[in-house]
Amino acid sequence: MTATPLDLRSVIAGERLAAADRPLASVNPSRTAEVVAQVSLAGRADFTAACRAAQEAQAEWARVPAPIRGQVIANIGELVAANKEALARSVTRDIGKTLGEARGEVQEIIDTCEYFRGEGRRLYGQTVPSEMPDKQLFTFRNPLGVAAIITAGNFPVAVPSWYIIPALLTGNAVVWKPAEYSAACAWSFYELFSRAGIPRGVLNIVYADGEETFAGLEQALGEGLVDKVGFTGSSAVGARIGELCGRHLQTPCLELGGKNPMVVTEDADLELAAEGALFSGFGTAGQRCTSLGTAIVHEGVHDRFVELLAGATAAARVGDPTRDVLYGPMINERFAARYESYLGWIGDHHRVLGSTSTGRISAANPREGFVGDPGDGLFYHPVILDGVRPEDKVFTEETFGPIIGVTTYRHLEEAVELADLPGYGLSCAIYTTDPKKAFDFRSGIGAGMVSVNNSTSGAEAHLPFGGNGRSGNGGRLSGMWVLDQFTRWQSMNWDYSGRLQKAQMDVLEI
Ligand code: UN1
Repeated sequence: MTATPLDLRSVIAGERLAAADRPLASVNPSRTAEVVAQVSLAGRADFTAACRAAQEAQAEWARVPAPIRGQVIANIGELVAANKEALARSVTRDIGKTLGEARGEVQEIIDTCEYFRGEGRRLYGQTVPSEMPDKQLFTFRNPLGVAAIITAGNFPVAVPSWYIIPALLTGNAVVWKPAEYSAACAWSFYELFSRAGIPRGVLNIVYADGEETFAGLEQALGEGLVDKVGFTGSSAVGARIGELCGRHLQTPCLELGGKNPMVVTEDADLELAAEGALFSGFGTAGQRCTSLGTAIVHEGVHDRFVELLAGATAAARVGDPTRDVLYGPMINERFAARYESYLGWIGDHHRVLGSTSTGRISAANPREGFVGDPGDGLFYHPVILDGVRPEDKVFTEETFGPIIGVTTYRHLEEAVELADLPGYGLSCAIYTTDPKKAFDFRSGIGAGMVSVNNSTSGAEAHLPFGGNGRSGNGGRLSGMWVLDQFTRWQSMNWDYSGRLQKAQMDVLEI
């Protein structure tokens, strides 16, 4: 099936921008000759204009009662549910995620709507006792204003929804810049949201490249048009955004990379651990920020674990993401090229398992063993790298590809130290049957998310999601915790004593 490519443009306050002379072609990574969309990239001035339009629309949206905004969120959830399969297929076509995972991704939007529709009736403030008589204290959550949301293409619709839904619910207006290479599913997402009853200008979509976005954002921050930046992407870009926001005394919400470890203790269910490693390391071709980086395995069970993981890997099916496979292609040429360069980190001391070679497609490792015709798709074989050492780059840096490192430890403290060594702190896992080890691991580790006997990836949509260190600045998405990202507490004190009671000075003596 070769459908005509979509003509995608930014929409600011309901107006579609003019077409670019040379649009960017967004291709299907399973068949790179198939152009999914021609994307007209906007410039920096457009990004700033979108922020201005959002600011103009925001006050009125904030006046809509929160339960009614919650109803709009409910409408979004229903529209997404009614179009789940089409949206999932669009995700698969854009970025090569398996259909099963793509459906799960769309489900995350529905779950997020489900959670926040009710939050419109629950945006609580508090009543707080005063230290003086005839005086009452209160707190209120206020919207911030305009949220600029910049998201990556590996979770092209679920992760944006984690920002956009609570931002809208709490009365903010949004400028969303999706990844250019997942432009088509981003468009379907935007269209569904637009049909749910969001007023013009409250949600704007801007397709732009990174540098133009950055320049437009800089301008918008300077003009006071943006009140919060939400960014999911690399640690390097996150640091740049953090610097920029810091200059304007703003704290962005940064969800960055991960080098997510799993520890396998000597008492673990090794089959479960191998299955968990397979899914979290190779699922999504390793292209989740929560993907497994290194398995840190007790030396007493290392050989058996590696044997089980290698067996499971050999049996895994990789290829056409519309078929029953563990994973499909890399998301795009840029991700593939970067992963290729990381494969160069494999050293002579590593034992490479799970693939005929290093996962690279080459004469020595041809396009064989894939489900379906790999054609010119960006497919890579899975790699298990036994014997990684702390000084190896492949131990400390995120690879964003289907590669799992394995190393050993003797005492749990050593495992925790190894797990924290790369300086990321997003997700981690421990496989153990000993509750003490699980809890000691949890309290010792620096990561924001800990799994026990489960995958490092696959967060549920109502638990706090986020990391520390190189993985982010501690901001949390999802559930009630994200409300603090998109609202600001305001306090009020009300004195009905009829006289001027001075705090600290007129307090009753007892
Ligand atoms: C990401 O890769 O940016 O927990 C987010 C997970 C997903 C989200 C990953 N639900 O794996």
